[in-house]
Amino acid sequence: MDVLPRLATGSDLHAAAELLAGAETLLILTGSGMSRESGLPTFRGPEGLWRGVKPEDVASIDAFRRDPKWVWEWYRERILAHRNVEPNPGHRAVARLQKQFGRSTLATQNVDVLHERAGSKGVLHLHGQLNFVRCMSCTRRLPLEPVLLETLPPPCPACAGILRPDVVWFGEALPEGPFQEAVAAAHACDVALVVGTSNLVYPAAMLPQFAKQEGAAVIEVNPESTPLTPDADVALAGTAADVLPTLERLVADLRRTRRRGGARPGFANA
Ligand code: BJW
Ligand code: ZN
Repeated sequence: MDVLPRLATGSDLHAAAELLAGAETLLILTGSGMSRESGLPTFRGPEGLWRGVKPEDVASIDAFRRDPKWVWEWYRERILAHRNVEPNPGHRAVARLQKQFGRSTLATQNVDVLHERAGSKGVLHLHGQLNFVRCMSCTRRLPLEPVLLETLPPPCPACAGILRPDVVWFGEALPEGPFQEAVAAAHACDVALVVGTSNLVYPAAMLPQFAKQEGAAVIEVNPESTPLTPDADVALAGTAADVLPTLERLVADLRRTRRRGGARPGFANA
């Protein structure tokens, strides 16, 4: 029997828009699916970044210590790919949605800067950023200049150490400030909007759970089911670039209508 694709229905979208329009405080959590329609692959799955490699061979400090040149070659490919991509309509819809809220927090597991380039401010990078490097010896953090990729592993300009990508690998702590801010936002939000993540990696996957425990509504945007889907108040089965612009417009329309005194569009003079 063919499996029919799950697609967000109009009533799901309206239910999600109602929840967002009635909320004051928003948490948005994004993962690699958010940038898929910009041309960046996700991690897991047959076309993911990790096809053909063991995650622990590229995303752990042990792997880096064992063979820094190999790990760097893998990251250099990704860094070069990141230079040629643009934010997609989903990133831009997130930035517009945030502007509708007095208080909103955007926490991303992504190491790209596409949210910032789409206009989002104060993005919390839970797993670091690919456009920064960090010295293994003196711990200096510096912007990744193209010249640094000429020799792999790149030498630290300030000491005899080697530089590593400034990302969070398995077994490493998340940057404390951004993570604590995200946890606080999860506890305080009225709605958590979770986009393009498999919700498999902790502690980021705890954030929607914290929000739910505090009584917030959880809206998920993902073409596939995840461990979060059964607990989501609304699961919008679709892609970020398809679903988010429509959702953002619906929320803006609802808010505008409510400001005008509750008449629904098309019924104002009825
Ligand atoms: C679309 C789409 C479209 C497709 N639109 N959607 C509790 C329980 C169990 C394990 C643990 C636990 N706590 C900690 C752990 C261990 C570990 C962990 O979580 N392991 C699990 C895998 C089992 N966590 C850690 O080790 C973390 N550190 C830690 O806990 O430290 C403790 C500590 C404290 C104090 C001192 C010292 C230590 C660190 C986790 C770091 C994760 N790092 C990576 C690599 C970053 C660098 C890099 O980019 O290379 O982060 S792993 C990788 O997974 C990356 C991602 O950010 C992360 C999440 O992946 P994501 O984004 O969800 O991608 P996918 O591929 O999984 O999913 C994509 C989704 O998009 C899919 O659902 C698609 O359907 C969807 N999609 N197209 C919308 N167009
Ligand atoms: Zn150094």
